[in-house]
Amino acid sequence: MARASKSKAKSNLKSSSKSTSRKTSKAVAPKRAPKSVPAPRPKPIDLYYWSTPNGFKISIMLEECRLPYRVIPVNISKGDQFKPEFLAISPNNRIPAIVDPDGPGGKPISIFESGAILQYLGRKTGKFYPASERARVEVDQWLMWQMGGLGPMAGQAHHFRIYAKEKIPYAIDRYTNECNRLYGVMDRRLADREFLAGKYSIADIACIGWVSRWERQGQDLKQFPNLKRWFETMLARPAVDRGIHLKAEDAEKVDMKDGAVQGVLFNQRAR
Ligand SMILES: N[C@@H](CCC(=O)N[C@@H](CS)C(=O)NCC(=O)O)C(=O)O
Repeated sequence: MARASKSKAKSNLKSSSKSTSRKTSKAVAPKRAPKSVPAPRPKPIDLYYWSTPNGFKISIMLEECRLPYRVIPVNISKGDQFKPEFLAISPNNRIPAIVDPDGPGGKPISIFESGAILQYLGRKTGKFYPASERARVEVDQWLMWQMGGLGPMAGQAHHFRIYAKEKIPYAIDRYTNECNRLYGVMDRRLADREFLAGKYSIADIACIGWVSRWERQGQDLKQFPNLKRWFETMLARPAVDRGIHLKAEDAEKVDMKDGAVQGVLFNQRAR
Protein backbone atom coordinates (compact mmCIF):
# COMPACT_ATOMS: atom_id res chain seq x y z
CA MET A 1 0.00 0.00 0.00
CA ALA A 2 2.71 2.49 1.06
CA ARG A 3 4.66 1.65 -2.04
CA ALA A 4 1.79 2.39 -4.36
CA SER A 5 1.22 5.80 -2.71
CA LYS A 6 4.90 6.74 -3.06
CA SER A 7 5.12 5.91 -6.77
CA LYS A 8 1.91 7.84 -7.40
CA ALA A 9 3.41 10.88 -5.69
CA LYS A 10 6.54 10.53 -7.82
CA SER A 11 4.67 10.40 -11.07
CA ASN A 12 2.64 13.46 -10.07
CA LEU A 13 5.88 15.33 -9.51
CA LYS A 14 7.20 14.34 -12.93
CA SER A 15 4.13 15.38 -14.83
CA SER A 16 3.80 18.62 -12.91
CA SER A 17 7.41 19.64 -13.68
CA LYS A 18 6.80 18.91 -17.37
CA SER A 19 3.65 20.91 -17.62
CA THR A 20 4.90 23.83 -15.52
CA SER A 21 6.13 26.82 -17.57
CA ARG A 22 9.88 27.63 -17.39
CA LYS A 23 9.05 31.09 -16.16
CA THR A 24 7.77 29.61 -12.95
CA SER A 25 10.72 28.99 -10.73
CA LYS A 26 8.81 27.13 -8.00
CA ALA A 27 7.96 23.55 -8.65
CA VAL A 28 4.34 22.74 -8.10
CA ALA A 29 4.02 20.62 -5.00
CA PRO A 30 2.90 17.13 -5.81
CA LYS A 31 -0.58 16.26 -4.75
CA ARG A 32 -0.59 13.82 -1.86
CA ALA A 33 -1.98 10.49 -2.79
CA PRO A 34 -5.14 9.91 -0.73
CA LYS A 35 -4.58 7.57 2.18
CA SER A 36 -6.13 4.24 1.33
CA VAL A 37 -8.89 3.36 3.77
CA PRO A 38 -9.47 -0.36 4.18
CA ALA A 39 -12.95 -1.39 2.99
CA PRO A 40 -15.24 -2.04 5.97
CA ARG A 41 -15.66 -5.73 6.70
CA PRO A 42 -19.14 -6.86 5.70
CA LYS A 43 -21.34 -7.64 8.69
CA PRO A 44 -22.18 -11.34 8.95
CA ILE A 45 -25.53 -12.61 7.74
CA ASP A 46 -27.52 -14.53 10.35
CA LEU A 47 -28.45 -17.95 9.01
CA TYR A 48 -31.33 -19.64 10.82
CA TYR A 49 -30.45 -23.19 10.13
CA TRP A 50 -30.84 -26.89 10.75
CA SER A 51 -28.86 -29.57 8.86
CA THR A 52 -31.44 -30.54 6.24
CA PRO A 53 -31.56 -30.37 2.42
CA ASN A 54 -33.40 -27.03 2.55
CA GLY A 55 -30.85 -25.66 5.01
CA PHE A 56 -27.93 -26.84 2.85
CA LYS A 57 -29.09 -24.64 -0.04
CA ILE A 58 -28.20 -21.53 1.91
CA SER A 59 -25.06 -22.78 3.64
CA ILE A 60 -23.74 -23.77 0.18
CA MET A 61 -24.66 -20.41 -1.37
CA LEU A 62 -23.05 -18.44 1.48
CA GLU A 63 -19.92 -20.58 1.15
CA GLU A 64 -19.87 -20.18 -2.64
CA CYS A 65 -20.21 -16.39 -2.34
CA ARG A 66 -17.68 -16.24 0.51
CA LEU A 67 -20.09 -14.13 2.52
CA PRO A 68 -19.49 -14.05 6.28
CA TYR A 69 -22.31 -15.62 8.25
CA ARG A 70 -23.32 -16.76 11.73
CA VAL A 71 -25.29 -19.93 12.21
CA ILE A 72 -28.30 -19.70 14.50
CA PRO A 73 -29.47 -23.27 15.08
CA VAL A 74 -33.23 -23.75 15.02
CA ASN A 75 -33.82 -27.16 16.57
CA ILE A 76 -36.91 -28.20 14.63
CA SER A 77 -37.12 -31.49 16.53
CA LYS A 78 -37.75 -29.59 19.77
CA GLY A 79 -40.08 -26.90 18.41
CA ASP A 80 -37.71 -23.90 18.08
CA GLN A 81 -39.49 -23.13 14.80
CA PHE A 82 -42.57 -22.03 16.75
CA LYS A 83 -40.81 -19.50 18.95
CA PRO A 84 -42.25 -16.00 18.39
CA GLU A 85 -38.81 -14.52 17.63
CA PHE A 86 -38.29 -17.06 14.84
CA LEU A 87 -41.85 -16.67 13.50
CA ALA A 88 -41.20 -12.93 13.18
CA ILE A 89 -38.55 -13.84 10.58
CA SER A 90 -40.06 -17.01 9.16
CA PRO A 91 -43.88 -16.96 9.50
CA ASN A 92 -44.18 -20.42 7.90
CA ASN A 93 -42.26 -21.95 10.86
CA ARG A 94 -39.70 -23.52 8.55
CA ILE A 95 -35.95 -23.19 8.14
CA PRO A 96 -33.95 -21.77 6.41
CA ALA A 97 -34.25 -18.02 6.95
CA ILE A 98 -31.70 -15.22 6.96
CA VAL A 99 -31.28 -11.75 8.34
CA ASP A 100 -28.89 -9.62 6.32
CA PRO A 101 -27.87 -6.58 8.40
CA ASP A 102 -26.75 -4.90 5.21
CA GLY A 103 -29.90 -5.25 3.13
CA PRO A 104 -31.32 -2.87 0.50
CA GLY A 105 -30.63 0.77 1.40
CA GLY A 106 -28.09 -0.41 3.98
CA LYS A 107 -30.90 -1.52 6.29
CA PRO A 108 -31.47 -5.01 7.71
CA ILE A 109 -33.74 -7.41 5.84
CA SER A 110 -35.13 -10.80 6.83
CA ILE A 111 -36.07 -13.45 4.26
CA PHE A 112 -37.70 -16.88 4.49
CA GLU A 113 -38.24 -19.54 1.74
CA SER A 114 -35.00 -20.98 0.44
CA GLY A 115 -35.72 -20.08 -3.22
CA ALA A 116 -36.29 -16.42 -2.35
CA ILE A 117 -33.10 -16.40 -0.24
CA LEU A 118 -31.06 -17.88 -3.10
CA GLN A 119 -32.39 -15.29 -5.54
CA TYR A 120 -31.69 -12.48 -3.08
CA LEU A 121 -28.12 -13.61 -2.44
CA GLY A 122 -27.64 -14.09 -6.19
CA ARG A 123 -28.78 -10.52 -6.86
CA LYS A 124 -26.79 -9.13 -3.93
CA THR A 125 -23.52 -10.70 -5.03
CA GLY A 126 -24.07 -11.00 -8.78
CA LYS A 127 -23.03 -14.65 -8.46
CA PHE A 128 -24.68 -17.82 -9.75
CA TYR A 129 -27.79 -15.89 -10.87
CA PRO A 130 -27.26 -14.26 -14.25
CA ALA A 131 -28.55 -10.74 -14.87
CA SER A 132 -29.65 -11.22 -18.48
CA GLU A 133 -33.36 -12.00 -18.72
CA ARG A 134 -32.99 -15.06 -20.97
CA ALA A 135 -30.37 -16.68 -18.76
CA ARG A 136 -32.26 -15.74 -15.59
CA VAL A 137 -35.45 -17.39 -16.87
CA GLU A 138 -33.48 -20.60 -17.42
CA VAL A 139 -32.30 -20.52 -13.81
CA ASP A 140 -35.73 -19.57 -12.41
CA GLN A 141 -37.47 -22.45 -14.19
CA TRP A 142 -35.18 -25.02 -12.63
CA LEU A 143 -35.19 -23.32 -9.26
CA MET A 144 -39.01 -23.40 -9.21
CA TRP A 145 -38.92 -27.00 -10.43
CA GLN A 146 -36.89 -27.84 -7.36
CA MET A 147 -39.06 -25.77 -5.00
CA GLY A 148 -42.38 -27.14 -6.26
CA GLY A 149 -41.33 -30.61 -7.41
CA LEU A 150 -38.12 -32.27 -6.34
CA GLY A 151 -38.06 -30.90 -2.78
CA PRO A 152 -41.67 -31.62 -1.76
CA MET A 153 -41.81 -35.03 -3.50
CA ALA A 154 -38.47 -36.17 -2.07
CA GLY A 155 -39.59 -34.91 1.35
CA GLN A 156 -42.74 -37.04 1.14
CA ALA A 157 -40.67 -40.02 -0.01
CA HIS A 158 -38.47 -39.63 3.09
CA HIS A 159 -41.56 -39.36 5.25
CA PHE A 160 -43.43 -42.42 4.04
CA ARG A 161 -40.39 -44.60 3.36
CA ILE A 162 -38.48 -43.85 6.58
CA TYR A 163 -40.26 -41.82 9.25
CA ALA A 164 -43.90 -42.91 9.13
CA LYS A 165 -44.62 -45.53 11.80
CA GLU A 166 -47.24 -47.08 9.56
CA LYS A 167 -45.85 -48.36 6.26
CA ILE A 168 -48.42 -47.49 3.61
CA PRO A 169 -47.52 -49.13 0.26
CA TYR A 170 -49.66 -46.74 -1.79
CA ALA A 171 -47.91 -43.65 -0.33
CA ILE A 172 -44.46 -45.24 -0.55
CA ASP A 173 -44.96 -46.16 -4.21
CA ARG A 174 -46.52 -42.83 -5.08
CA TYR A 175 -43.57 -40.75 -3.84
CA THR A 176 -40.83 -43.20 -4.80
CA ASN A 177 -42.21 -43.24 -8.35
CA GLU A 178 -42.55 -39.48 -8.45
CA CYS A 179 -38.92 -39.08 -7.36
CA ASN A 180 -37.92 -41.56 -10.04
CA ARG A 181 -39.78 -39.52 -12.66
CA LEU A 182 -38.16 -36.29 -11.46
CA TYR A 183 -34.69 -37.86 -11.51
CA GLY A 184 -35.44 -38.88 -15.11
CA VAL A 185 -36.34 -35.27 -15.98
CA MET A 186 -33.08 -34.05 -14.48
CA ASP A 187 -31.11 -36.75 -16.23
CA ARG A 188 -32.51 -35.78 -19.65
CA ARG A 189 -31.90 -32.10 -18.98
CA LEU A 190 -28.27 -32.81 -18.08
CA ALA A 191 -27.64 -34.94 -21.18
CA ASP A 192 -26.34 -31.99 -23.22
CA ARG A 193 -25.27 -29.44 -20.61
CA GLU A 194 -23.05 -29.48 -17.56
CA PHE A 195 -25.50 -27.82 -15.18
CA LEU A 196 -29.28 -27.41 -15.08
CA ALA A 197 -29.31 -23.92 -16.58
CA GLY A 198 -26.13 -24.39 -18.63
CA LYS A 199 -23.73 -22.63 -16.25
CA TYR A 200 -23.48 -23.43 -12.55
CA SER A 201 -26.27 -21.55 -10.75
CA ILE A 202 -28.57 -21.35 -7.74
CA ALA A 203 -30.77 -23.97 -9.46
CA ASP A 204 -28.01 -26.56 -9.01
CA ILE A 205 -27.39 -25.35 -5.46
CA ALA A 206 -31.10 -25.87 -4.70
CA CYS A 207 -31.10 -29.47 -5.93
CA ILE A 208 -27.89 -30.99 -4.63
CA GLY A 209 -28.99 -31.50 -1.00
CA TRP A 210 -32.06 -33.41 -2.12
CA VAL A 211 -30.23 -35.57 -4.65
CA SER A 212 -27.60 -36.33 -2.01
CA ARG A 213 -30.33 -38.30 -0.19
CA TRP A 214 -31.12 -40.48 -3.24
CA GLU A 215 -30.89 -43.73 -1.28
CA ARG A 216 -33.55 -42.56 1.18
CA GLN A 217 -35.80 -41.86 -1.79
CA GLY A 218 -35.39 -45.44 -3.05
CA GLN A 219 -33.42 -44.37 -6.14
CA ASP A 220 -30.26 -45.68 -7.79
CA LEU A 221 -28.06 -43.08 -9.48
CA LYS A 222 -26.68 -45.76 -11.82
CA GLN A 223 -30.01 -45.56 -13.63
CA PHE A 224 -29.31 -41.86 -14.37
CA PRO A 225 -25.78 -41.46 -15.83
CA ASN A 226 -26.02 -37.72 -16.59
CA LEU A 227 -27.43 -36.98 -13.16
CA LYS A 228 -24.66 -39.10 -11.60
CA ARG A 229 -22.02 -37.12 -13.47
CA TRP A 230 -23.62 -33.83 -12.32
CA PHE A 231 -23.84 -35.14 -8.75
CA GLU A 232 -20.13 -36.01 -8.70
CA THR A 233 -19.19 -32.62 -10.24
CA MET A 234 -21.27 -30.86 -7.59
CA LEU A 235 -19.80 -32.76 -4.66
CA ALA A 236 -16.28 -32.00 -5.92
CA ARG A 237 -16.87 -28.26 -5.37
CA PRO A 238 -15.25 -27.31 -2.04
CA ALA A 239 -18.05 -24.85 -1.16
CA VAL A 240 -20.71 -27.50 -1.78
CA ASP A 241 -18.75 -29.91 0.39
CA ARG A 242 -18.51 -27.35 3.20
CA GLY A 243 -22.14 -26.28 2.92
CA ILE A 244 -23.57 -29.77 2.84
CA HIS A 245 -21.55 -30.78 5.89
CA LEU A 246 -22.41 -27.76 8.01
CA LYS A 247 -23.69 -29.29 11.21
CA ALA A 248 -26.23 -27.63 13.43
CA GLU A 249 -25.44 -28.56 17.01
CA ASP A 250 -27.04 -31.87 18.01
CA ALA A 251 -28.77 -32.32 14.65
CA GLU A 252 -27.27 -35.77 14.16
CA LYS A 253 -28.39 -36.92 17.58
CA VAL A 254 -32.05 -36.43 16.70
CA ASP A 255 -34.00 -39.66 16.35
CA MET A 256 -36.71 -38.94 13.82
CA LYS A 257 -38.59 -42.04 14.97
CA ASP A 258 -38.77 -40.80 18.57
CA GLY A 259 -42.44 -40.22 19.49
CA ALA A 260 -41.70 -36.77 21.00
CA VAL A 261 -39.89 -35.62 17.83
CA GLN A 262 -42.67 -36.98 15.62
CA GLY A 263 -45.19 -35.19 17.81
CA VAL A 264 -43.46 -31.87 17.09
CA LEU A 265 -42.88 -32.42 13.38
CA PHE A 266 -45.72 -34.53 12.07
CA ASN A 267 -48.85 -33.34 13.81
CA GLN A 268 -48.88 -29.68 13.01
CA ARG A 269 -52.14 -27.82 12.57
CA ALA A 270 -52.98 -24.14 12.35
CA ARG A 271 -52.03 -22.32 15.54
N1 LIG B 1 -40.43 -24.27 1.08
C1 LIG B 1 -39.58 -24.15 2.26
C2 LIG B 1 -39.51 -25.50 2.93
C3 LIG B 1 -38.65 -25.44 4.17
C4 LIG B 1 -38.80 -26.70 5.02
O1 LIG B 1 -39.64 -27.57 4.77
N2 LIG B 1 -37.96 -26.77 6.06
C5 LIG B 1 -38.04 -27.87 6.98
C6 LIG B 1 -36.67 -28.50 7.16
S1 LIG B 1 -36.09 -29.19 5.63
C7 LIG B 1 -38.49 -27.36 8.33
O2 LIG B 1 -38.13 -26.28 8.73
N3 LIG B 1 -39.30 -28.14 9.05
C8 LIG B 1 -39.79 -27.76 10.32
C9 LIG B 1 -41.15 -28.31 10.58
O3 LIG B 1 -41.61 -29.17 9.82
O4 LIG B 1 -41.76 -27.91 11.57
C10 LIG B 1 -38.19 -23.65 1.83
O5 LIG B 1 -37.74 -24.10 0.77
O6 LIG B 1 -37.61 -22.84 2.53
